[in-house]
Amino acid sequence: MSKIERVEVFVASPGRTFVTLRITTDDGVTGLGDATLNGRELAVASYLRDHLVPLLIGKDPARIEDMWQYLYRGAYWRRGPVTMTAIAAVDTALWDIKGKTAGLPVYQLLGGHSRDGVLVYSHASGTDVPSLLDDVQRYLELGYKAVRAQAAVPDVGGTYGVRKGKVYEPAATELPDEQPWDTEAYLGFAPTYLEAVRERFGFGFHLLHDVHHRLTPIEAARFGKSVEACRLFWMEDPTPAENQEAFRLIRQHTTTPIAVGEVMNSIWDVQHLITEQLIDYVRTTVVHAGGITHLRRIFDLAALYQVRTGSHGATDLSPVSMAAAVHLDISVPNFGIQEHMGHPDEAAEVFRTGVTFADGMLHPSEEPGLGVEYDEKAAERFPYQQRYLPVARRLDGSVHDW
Ligand code: GCO
Ligand code: MG
Repeated sequence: MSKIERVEVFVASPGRTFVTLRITTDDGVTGLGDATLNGRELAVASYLRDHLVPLLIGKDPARIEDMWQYLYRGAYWRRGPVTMTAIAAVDTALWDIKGKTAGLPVYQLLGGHSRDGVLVYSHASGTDVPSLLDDVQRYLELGYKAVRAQAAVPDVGGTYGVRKGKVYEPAATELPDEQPWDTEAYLGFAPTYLEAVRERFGFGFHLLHDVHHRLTPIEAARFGKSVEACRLFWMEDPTPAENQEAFRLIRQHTTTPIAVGEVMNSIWDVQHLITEQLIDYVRTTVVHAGGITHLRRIFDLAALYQVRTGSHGATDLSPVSMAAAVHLDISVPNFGIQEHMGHPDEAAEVFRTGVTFADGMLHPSEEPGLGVEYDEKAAERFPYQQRYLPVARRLDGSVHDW
């Protein structure tokens, strides 16, 4: 039996912050896991370094399920983003090791191809409608078959999802940027630009939109109804999902499909959404929902209820978890779509990934394991920089969901 000999936690900011776990066995096999929790990175790094690393040394890396149970049940304190991201990093690294040991890419261990490629969507945005339309055109020309559209609400600063640089990056300030929010202005404006996108480019591609938790259930129902003619692939996070029951009201009013789950960490967080068929796509991810082992469990539950997958894939999910996502996406029967935002250029100096993009789809690496390498020397050139996500405030100054 091989044993876990060394476990390292790297925190670096190549264009943005990533926390990366590397497990090495006594026979020299290494596995990588992503442990990035945007804006709360050091909490996960400490959870790993101070609490999990001592538990891993000397253990059998082949016992992935047992390790998952040990770290989840063995903590006594269950769930939550910090714990589940730390468990995810260990789990992902062990799958990487298992693949390398078997000489197989991870998707082969998960049952092999269920499809030829992983359909992805990327993010078009604009500070106004004309610049959004130009951006949609750019993504269609790049070959994307699915595009998310977001535009700045006129006279309301800091709308979610509007790109400033090359890649959209909301965690950009040393302390949280406080951004104004006006629900009525958004509800009046957003349907008009989604209509403008359909009018200009037609229906030959999938159109998505992220509400980013900003509406109440009845407002979300109104929004969903008002964009039905645009035939969205989905409206995402229409209302915060702590109260899963809230989605029933939205469902009663609109046929616009609903996607939820990027901030969820466990199967229990999405249980009712799935089993009561209150959503159409579940957006939980490898990195924030307990790794490949747990995400596959969520996806299997979803399959029973005709809920498809649509995993989160923003810039804060490192190339390690994106690779893991593609291995899972290509193999599960109920895959729907994968978000694909890309990373700042500096990230490519630190992570080498075998994932490729062609014809609107991502393809996994054929190398054993996940097919990602981490260059720790290069990472030293990018020391950790503290960055926070913004906070939203309504026009009366009260805090809103960002
Ligand atoms: C998305 C997300 C992101 C999040 C970000 C927070 O749909 O891609 O909503 O943009 O805001 O991942 O860390
Ligand atoms: Mg989102």
